[in-house]
Amino acid sequence: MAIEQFFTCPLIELSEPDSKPQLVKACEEFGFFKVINHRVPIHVMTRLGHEAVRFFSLPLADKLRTGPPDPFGYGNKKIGSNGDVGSVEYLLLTTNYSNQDYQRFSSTFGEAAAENFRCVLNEYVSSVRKMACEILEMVADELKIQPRNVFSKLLMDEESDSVFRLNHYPPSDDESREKNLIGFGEHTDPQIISVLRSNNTSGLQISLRDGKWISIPPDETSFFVNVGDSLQVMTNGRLKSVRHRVVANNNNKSFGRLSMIYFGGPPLSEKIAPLPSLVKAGESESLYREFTWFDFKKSVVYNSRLADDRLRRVSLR
Ligand code: GA4
Repeated sequence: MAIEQFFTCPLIELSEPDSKPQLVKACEEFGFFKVINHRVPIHVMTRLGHEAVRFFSLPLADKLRTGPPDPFGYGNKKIGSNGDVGSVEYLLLTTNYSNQDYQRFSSTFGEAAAENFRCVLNEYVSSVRKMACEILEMVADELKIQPRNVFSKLLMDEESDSVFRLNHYPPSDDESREKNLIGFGEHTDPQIISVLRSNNTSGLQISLRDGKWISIPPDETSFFVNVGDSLQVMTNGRLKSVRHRVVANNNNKSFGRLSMIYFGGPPLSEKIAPLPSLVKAGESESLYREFTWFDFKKSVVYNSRLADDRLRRVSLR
């Protein structure tokens, strides 16, 4: 497996208005960048981190009572329902922390703990959603797309089908490290944009166009952003959704790697298609057919293996 030595992760200073061109360049070249000076309060990040560590440190039998993921809930090793597995345990939730999620939590951990978790999660999701919207509006500005909230309004919509995920990769033993055990297999994210934060344990890798895998050094104070498949479609292929994966390691022998990811998605009824201003007649025609987010999820996302090229299924070429 070739690992690129000389890659520098694009770094975006969110508070810097001049960063717009760099932002778009990073989305075009890699579909991935790191965000610093993001204005998400550090205590909001660490509080959710503590809740997550507390949850994953519970006895397995307790955690299993908040599963299986259908697709929401606690999951262990099995990812999705088409045979993918990884060395990971996770908690998948809707960002509005539905009553069903809440009920499962309160019956397992008690109302007070469930309420506290809901509160910490809401605070985190609203801050990170705000940052994601800011990024999407900067992208729209730079691409001269009107109105500038074309993407961000989908995340702000009350019906937005956004997802939140906590992943725990337990420290692997030496034997599995030698086998280069996969924590979370390679894939692209189907939504519009994903915002990831992890503890200081490595594992995340992104794939470059030539297929080389790059290890991304962790940074618990920053966020890492992925362009999702839906943003690739809406920009008619100009911005690229990034293929990424997590490899198991034993850098942090006590707990392992913890990550929290917000997946900003559109409402289920939303029609996703290349934006007319990015489809120049004659020059570059529409690369993708129109679909609703509901249909894409139903017939493509939940009907695929992790590593599948889901955009091929809506491609017109
Ligand atoms: C990848 C991105 C998100 O984690 C996710 C994943 C989902 C799941 O875990 O249920 C999927 C995967 C993800 C894409 C293909 C299908 C569905 C697992 C899988 C094998 C929550 C999502 O939206 O798509």
